[in-house]
Amino acid sequence: MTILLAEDDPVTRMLMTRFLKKAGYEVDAAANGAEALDRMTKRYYPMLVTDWEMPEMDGVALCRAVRNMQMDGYVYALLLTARDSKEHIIAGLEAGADDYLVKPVHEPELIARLNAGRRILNLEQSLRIANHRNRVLSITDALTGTYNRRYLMEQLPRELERCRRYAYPLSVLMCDIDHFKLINDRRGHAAGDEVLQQFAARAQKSIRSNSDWVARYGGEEFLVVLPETPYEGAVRAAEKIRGLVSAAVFATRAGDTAVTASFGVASTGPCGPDISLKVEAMIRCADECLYRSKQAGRDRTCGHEIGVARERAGQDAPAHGASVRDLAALG
Ligand code: GH3
Ligand code: MG
Repeated sequence: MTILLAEDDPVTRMLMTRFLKKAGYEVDAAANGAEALDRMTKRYYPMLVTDWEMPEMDGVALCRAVRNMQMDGYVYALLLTARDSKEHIIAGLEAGADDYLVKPVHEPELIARLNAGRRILNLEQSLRIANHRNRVLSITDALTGTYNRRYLMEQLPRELERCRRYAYPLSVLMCDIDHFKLINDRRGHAAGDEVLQQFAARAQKSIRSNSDWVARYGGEEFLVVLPETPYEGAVRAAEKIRGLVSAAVFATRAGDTAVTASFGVASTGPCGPDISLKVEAMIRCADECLYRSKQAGRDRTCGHEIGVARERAGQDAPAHGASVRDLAALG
């Protein structure tokens, strides 16, 4: 564990560095509060031991500044003070210090107090890890490891808003495995589960990992979100996944299974979603296109570019907007 020590007196700084190191801590030392704060902006220090009176920025101002910063974790701050009046100590604690010690520092007491701080930091860290794990679980589909519907309905409106603000296109693909019920019936539910897992893996492998993402929308339906992707790119992305799915059989414990999937593409115009477009309308549009793919014989992609006809040609728009390219029965 690394301690950031802020102490303006060079001799005290050297002596304290030496005995903190002897007690098993890594130590970075700063000559005043401003220098310590600068170091804090560059990396996370779980512990801060600071003198009160220092030039440029004193220990209380440093504690206050640290409490206002966004850090990777909690900073346990211990203030060293030459004055032991109650008002003085209260002011230090209120500024954000967790503990204080009156100078001259009694070394074993400082180490004992830092070790108590370490217990609090360990507890805080395990809570943070547990929170993160719970958050990941709450947004992940347990079977396939993709995002779940909760995440989709939380995140897609944000993507839509971001694309609207920056005038980027946004596309979504609704993917549905063809005749999945037959796979379940012939190979068993466990094999069906394996097919779902492998389908998700193939879809995930096919998209740009830093911006695109997949969510399980329902039983054997997945929604792929493609930010900053116009209609033509989205149709290409759907066709790529479709190709990856049909190109090789899915190996399950119940035997190899040939799988195909159908796709519905919904895209905003190239300049992004118009102000009235809602996430629900976009999903509905992708779903309608998927339905058309199923109707047209499955293992294909149908798509729809929302709102473009209305903007370009002033035509009447259906519920989710009009289309100029209401076509693409590929496959
Ligand atoms: P279509 O080509 O029209 O999409 O036909 P389909 O058989 O794929 O579609 P349908 O909606 O009739 O059936 C979907 C099946 O998916 C029914 C359901 O039992 C199955 N299913 C849903 N969730 C799961 C799951 O988590 N695991 C497994 N193994 N099957 C599931
Ligand atoms: Mg299906």
